Amino acid sequence: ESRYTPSAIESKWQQAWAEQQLAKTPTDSDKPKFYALSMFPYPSGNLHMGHVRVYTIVDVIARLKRMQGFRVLNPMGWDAFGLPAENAAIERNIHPAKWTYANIKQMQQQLDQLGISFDWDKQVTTCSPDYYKWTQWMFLQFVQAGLAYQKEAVVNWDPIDQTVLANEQVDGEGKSWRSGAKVERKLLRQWFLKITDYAEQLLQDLDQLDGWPERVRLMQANWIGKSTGAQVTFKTEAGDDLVVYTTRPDTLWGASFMVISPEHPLVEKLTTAAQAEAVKAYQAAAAAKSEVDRTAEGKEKTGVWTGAYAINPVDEAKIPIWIADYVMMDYGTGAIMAVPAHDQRDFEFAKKFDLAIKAVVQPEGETLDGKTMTAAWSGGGTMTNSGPLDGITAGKEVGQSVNAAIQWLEDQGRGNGTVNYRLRDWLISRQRYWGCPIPIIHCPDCGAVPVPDDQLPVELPEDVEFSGKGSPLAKLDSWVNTSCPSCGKPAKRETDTMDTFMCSSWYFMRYPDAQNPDQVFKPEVGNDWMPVDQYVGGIEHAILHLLYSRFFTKVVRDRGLLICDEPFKRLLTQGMVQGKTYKNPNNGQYVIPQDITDFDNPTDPKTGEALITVYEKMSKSKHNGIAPSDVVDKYGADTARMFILFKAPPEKDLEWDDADVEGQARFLSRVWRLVSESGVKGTNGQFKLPKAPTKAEKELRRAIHTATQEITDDLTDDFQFNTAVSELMKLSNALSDFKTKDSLVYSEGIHTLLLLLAPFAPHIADELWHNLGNRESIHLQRFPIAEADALVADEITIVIQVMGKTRGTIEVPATSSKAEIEDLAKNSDIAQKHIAGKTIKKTIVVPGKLVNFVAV
Ligand code: ANZ
Repeated sequence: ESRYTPSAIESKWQQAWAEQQLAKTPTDSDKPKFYALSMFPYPSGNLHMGHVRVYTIVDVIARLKRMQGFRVLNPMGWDAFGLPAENAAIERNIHPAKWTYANIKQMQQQLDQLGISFDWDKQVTTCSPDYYKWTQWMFLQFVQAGLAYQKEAVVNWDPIDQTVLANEQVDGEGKSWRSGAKVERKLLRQWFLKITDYAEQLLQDLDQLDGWPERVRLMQANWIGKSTGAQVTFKTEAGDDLVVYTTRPDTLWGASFMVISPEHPLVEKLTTAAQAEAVKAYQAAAAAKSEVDRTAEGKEKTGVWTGAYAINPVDEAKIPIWIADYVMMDYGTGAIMAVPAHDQRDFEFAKKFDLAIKAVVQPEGETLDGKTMTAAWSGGGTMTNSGPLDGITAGKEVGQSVNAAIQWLEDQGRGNGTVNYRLRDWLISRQRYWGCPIPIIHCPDCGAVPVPDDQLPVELPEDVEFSGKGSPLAKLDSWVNTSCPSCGKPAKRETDTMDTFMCSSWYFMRYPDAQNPDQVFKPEVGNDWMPVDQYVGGIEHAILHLLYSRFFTKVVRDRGLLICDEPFKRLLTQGMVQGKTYKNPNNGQYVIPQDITDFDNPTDPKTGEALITVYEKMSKSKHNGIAPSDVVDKYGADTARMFILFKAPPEKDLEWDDADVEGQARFLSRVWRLVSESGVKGTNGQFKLPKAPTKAEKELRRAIHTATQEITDDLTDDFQFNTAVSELMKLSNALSDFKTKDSLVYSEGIHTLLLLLAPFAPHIADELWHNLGNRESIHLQRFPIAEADALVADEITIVIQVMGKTRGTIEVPATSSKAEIEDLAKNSDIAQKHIAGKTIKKTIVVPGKLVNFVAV
């Protein structure tokens, strides 16, 4: 008991809490609920510091809310399907299930060592049949709602992982989010979910999410990418309708050619014999390019003429129809009217192929001429050369000219106003083994038939061959061949599995009723707990997981299972944990810290060059990782937690720094000594107050209740753990400075310090609490509530000035009126001394601050 030794107490308390089931989700409903949720991890086998940060944050919130009288659900699970397990199977010949469950066991132990208070009875594991049965059931809900369909489509193909990817899984450079491989294009028949049906709602309801970071809302809005404009019907010379989508129908008079996508259905029909060969070659070249390569800004424009013309409806002018890969088939109508004077891509195209450029918007004070323009003008101005629109104010933002153009088009029967979204349907098929099987049977007569609910789950067969190319499931005839649930004839199972984001789009709905064998969840239980009150996780999911989960929630609501519109009321995206790297600025190489001899002037051991030190995301390749278990072994979980919480606000990046870890270890040691040597006896949370408190006692009470108030404020709504920890330090200092150890107020202070510390450093808090003689766990106590009376100071300090010069201070009762302050000041020794022999001409009183005498 004499020295703080984390290793001697932490596992003891972890066991005690487990036995007392302190983290168990209460079933009584007389308390308000609080659903705390952390993004569940992929079971890679080892916790990293990023995990430690999220789970610590959520644990503080969960422990705090329990102490504040909420019934708390703080569950944990495993996002357990996915490629790493399958790759381990291929590389090390170990079954993905075996690998995954071994990892889960290991990570669960590591989480327990951190003192995270998860309710393990609510655990879900997405690769377990009792969970994925319901993922399959969810998929069939989409089928029943008409929100799942199969389509032959050009898809993003990851050549390393040998599977397709959703658009959301391809980064801005056209690379796979997982393997980093350059994504290829491939034509495959795949399952899609119609997330586009919910585009408008997903956009609108972002307004409800005022507990989300603005940045994430903006990213989702941009991803959904709503644009308003018009569809305009052009006629080709041959008489076909060629419909375009444009956001600038007002520039129709400036359309001097048209561009259609290489995949456009009219290509063949439009192309003249003379152009046929060139067009074929161009289509083949475009097919090999990724979307990013085709549409990236600043790329040299390519294209080919079809040989055909269209008629511009506004002036019957003949304009050539071109094919170019910067027009995508899956956006708008796959065809555009090109207005080179006002659209930069069209401008570059016109320059390259020597096509006409006609200015129809004139910026103020300028006269643009298509022949001399050097770039497109996309800003506002006045409409010219535009028939009925002439003279109108132009510009997308102003909207006048756009609305007038839409009106004109509708009157003429040439087009109409429309809305477009960038969001595409969600491609969920994956050609891999370790995923949730899609519960569909393909029958030659009945088509794609859903597996009936009572035959779910469609279990993954265990005996599969991982080596070689292609999906292991497709090669397993005994599994593939089955009979049609509808007509009984021989049929084949769908061999694709689901995108793992399917599994994670609804896990938070399962937690409240995690063990229900008969239902996905009882609606009353789901509705009791949903929505999640506080979600914490990484910004990398700003679009993918968070958008899919919102989509699932709306569909589940529309199926009548839940009544909430949105799954996550508040969202905290925690910053990264960064480690110190030693980098050679000349060759960009990272040096292993063990190879450095002088850390004050680090040099490259190979070249002798000076190294720079920078903080970057922890990773093996940068030699800057810190293993959580090493930190826990050395300092204990409480110190690790305190450091992580104190070092940076939760949404900011955090630089790992051993000196600051030491700092927190020292702080906890001081608390240990303070409490152990306090002589205070346990009061089981009841405090008595002295009848006639001394001035020092009043001051200490003020410190106690100020800390309580500040910490409560810091932990309400947004969670400013770092400033809360500073308040704990202040209170600890105030208690150290207090000398009357037998004071009742001192006892209140020592108890309160531990209660306030409990969510942050739960082990040391419970140990010291018991050492004082308190019986029940500290985690079952009420979190302190600040007393308003104790917060106000009895006395305030007033500065005395004479002729603007400060001469000293006096203490006055905090309740003094302006006149009383003036009186007390005038009669004070300080004032008497400095105005002796002078007449007071004027007295200036600034209540609460100072009194200034103008005396001559
Ligand atoms: C004529 C025009 C004139 C345009 C002008 C823009 C400026 P957002 O905002 O993204 O919806 N476009 C339409 N469909 C396309 C496709 N499938 N592939 C590539 N580009 C396409 O952009 C809509 C604008 O992008 C449309 O408005 C069209 O060009 C082009 F001064 O039409 B615009």
